[in-house]
Amino acid sequence: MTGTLITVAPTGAEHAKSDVPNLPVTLDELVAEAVACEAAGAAMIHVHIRGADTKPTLDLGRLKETVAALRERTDLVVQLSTGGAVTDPEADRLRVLEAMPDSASCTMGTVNFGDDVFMNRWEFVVELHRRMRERGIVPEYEIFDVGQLASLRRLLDEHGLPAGGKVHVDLVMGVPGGMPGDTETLVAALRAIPPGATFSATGIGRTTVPVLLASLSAGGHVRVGMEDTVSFARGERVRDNAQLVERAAAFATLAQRPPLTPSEVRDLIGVAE
Ligand code: KMH
Ligand code: ZN
Repeated sequence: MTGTLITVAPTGAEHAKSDVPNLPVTLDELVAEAVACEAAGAAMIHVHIRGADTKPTLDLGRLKETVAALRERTDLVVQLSTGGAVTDPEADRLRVLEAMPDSASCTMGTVNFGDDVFMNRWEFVVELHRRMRERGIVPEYEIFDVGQLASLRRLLDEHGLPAGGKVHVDLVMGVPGGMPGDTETLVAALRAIPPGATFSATGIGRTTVPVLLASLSAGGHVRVGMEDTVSFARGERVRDNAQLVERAAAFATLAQRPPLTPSEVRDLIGVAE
């Protein structure tokens, strides 16, 4: 069995800096967190950026600057979010690809997202898949509910394999409105996953540790970070993203599947060196 891909999702689009003062929102903060997370065992970074007002933005200039800075200061596989915030228009989400990251997220369907709706129309998903292949960007298919895996199979059947020729899925579990973050659901999702695909899983909020352990024991990879949880344990706030990566790396090592290097991850998911 292979080692473990640890992805860090340091910022997200949901937490406000005023509520979470240690959330990395400036480029300097993001790069410092990325460097620390790579040292702790992360091999890929899932990036949402913020504007000068600390609010989520998909500004193309800032995205390009972020990709360049992460490449200069780390060897991490750089994955930009095309999910953005629930309010982001489709055109802005598609434009993210012009920043030419190594990888980008591609959510496989619409889902209730707390009190909001995270819209991912079929035609939009197909367009993301098509544009990523055109640009040689490797998708990570984000799955918020088990039925979205049937949509992924349909996408691959009708539109072919992505850039790099491999299929990598991230199960995002425990979003209110999506699939629950428990072992039973993870096993159900694995029955529906396209044959040969690699997968990681992340659990939102209090499902973080159960999902981490379930994924490791099922032979999967893991995503952790302050996008997904700002509590380290009951009543204890996360110190920083590296703390979450360190814990994931310790569990992965205990499970005899130590963290993969960025170079091993490029090979695993089909990103060109
Ligand atoms: N912020 C969520 C609405 C992704 O990055 O692709 C969407 C999200 C998924 O985080
Ligand atoms: Zn995200």
